[in-house]
Amino acid sequence: MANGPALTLDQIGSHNAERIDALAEDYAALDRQLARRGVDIAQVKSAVATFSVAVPSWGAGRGGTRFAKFPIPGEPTNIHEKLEDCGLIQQLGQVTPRVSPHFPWDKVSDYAALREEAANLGLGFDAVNSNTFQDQPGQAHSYRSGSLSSTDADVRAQAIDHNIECIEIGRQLGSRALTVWVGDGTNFPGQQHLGRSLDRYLDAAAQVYAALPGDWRMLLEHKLFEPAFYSTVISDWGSSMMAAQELGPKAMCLIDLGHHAPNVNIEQIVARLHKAGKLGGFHFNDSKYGDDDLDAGAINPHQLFLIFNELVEAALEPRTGFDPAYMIDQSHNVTDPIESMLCSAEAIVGSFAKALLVDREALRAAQESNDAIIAFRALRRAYDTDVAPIVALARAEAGGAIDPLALYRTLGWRERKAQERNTVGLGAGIV
Ligand SMILES: [Mn+2]
Repeated sequence: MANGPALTLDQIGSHNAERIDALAEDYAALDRQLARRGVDIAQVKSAVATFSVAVPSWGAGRGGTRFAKFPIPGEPTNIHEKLEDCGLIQQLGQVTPRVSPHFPWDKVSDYAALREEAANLGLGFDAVNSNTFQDQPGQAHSYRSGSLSSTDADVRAQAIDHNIECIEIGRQLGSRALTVWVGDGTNFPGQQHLGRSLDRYLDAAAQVYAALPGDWRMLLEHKLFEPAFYSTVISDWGSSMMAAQELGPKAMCLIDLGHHAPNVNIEQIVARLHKAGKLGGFHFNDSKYGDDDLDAGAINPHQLFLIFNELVEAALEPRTGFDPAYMIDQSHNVTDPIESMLCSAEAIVGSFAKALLVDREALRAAQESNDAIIAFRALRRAYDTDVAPIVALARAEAGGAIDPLALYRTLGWRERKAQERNTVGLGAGIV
């Protein structure tokens, strides 16, 4: 396949032409409002224009719950079709220029060709993700009792080899990070020795770490529960940081917003990991209860804003290696994944824009004088500002659509793809 961009410049141009005057009016009004607050809107827009977040290849398909999956016509069935959808998301939104692939799901025979195929769609590759949380056809050993932390040395070796293979594939794709999440854990008290299972994980992870190229990072993703419901080996940010510190400077912690105990103060975890120089990246999603599946900003946009507030603070006091990798990681059970990812990317970049509006001087002064209400107001004032005109103009100036969702809805994309693509089977859902 040698597919180029899905949209012509004319399509985006005529869409924007109908909307640019109204947007310019809104932007000018916001400019006046922010100027009164001493904020230079052009600077905020420039910073917004440099922001990007990766999309996961698996996010292009409809996700599932643990119970079922309901595919839609025209859904992508392989990495080529996923890239095609991700290319369209990038063309429309101009904030998701990289795709994070997952192996073995996205395996192909020629990675140089895949890299070129992505480049033709305006895409690069972000962190590669290994998968040792399910068995693959023809695999010599089962992960039913764990992978990197398995009690069986042959299973651990197989999991290590798979991660090293992912690094090799990632090199060919131009990636510079390996994200490791294992489903290892237990369902019963006593099932495994809690200390020894972590020791085995660390020993195996060190062998993966040793295979990292010099300019790569290993992102450790923790998860409190699921599929293991009593204990997981890398359960929380403490275990993750302990592992990252033991492995070495290239190992960093990755925060998936849905992988914590309920009501955990995630923004404080961001600040703590940054202090330790171990803040490696984010998987954005949202949750109401204990899931990691809902769309970013859909349930708790304030939390998303507070996380970005900490990231803006962190950028003001950067530590060695501070360059967090941002990715969307959610499960689209009831929406068209393209629409969800367009809206999520907008929510994420919007939260970043709001965090940039915080009057840091006023905040700092209020903090120093223990004036809680003024400190809180400094944050709330930024959070309450409608930054949509900044985000939309930055997008339009980058070549994207002023209203990506509206333009997407006019394309008949799924109907066309339903004619071209194979039907997705009723496979098991992926978390
Ligand atoms: Mn994740």
